[in-house]
Amino acid sequence: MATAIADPLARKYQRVFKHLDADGNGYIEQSDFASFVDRLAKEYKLPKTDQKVHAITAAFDAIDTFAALDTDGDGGLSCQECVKGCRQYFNSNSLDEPGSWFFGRF
Ligand SMILES: [Ca+2]
Ligand SMILES: [Ca+2]
Repeated sequence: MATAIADPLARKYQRVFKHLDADGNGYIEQSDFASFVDRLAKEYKLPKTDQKVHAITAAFDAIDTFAALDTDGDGGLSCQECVKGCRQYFNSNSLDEPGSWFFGRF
């Protein structure tokens, strides 16, 4: 008898996905990244001219970052691609994994 065991990390990464999918259409697009940066800046009361805001924006605006994470090339990050990217970002030591670029070039 096989029993499905819930993966707590996958559930956490799915919450990250839902948080980043600002318009709730089931995909993270470049506009969702921009919205995330705006919300982050507001949360930390940083002006849009702050260097940290510029650095995050530049990282998210990088075409290669988004393209690396969009592994099926459909123009949006699905929940599955997001979860895979988070796993790679936090668990992989290889910069060749697309998820290594999830949060840009930090
Ligand atoms: Ca979206
Ligand atoms: Ca995709």
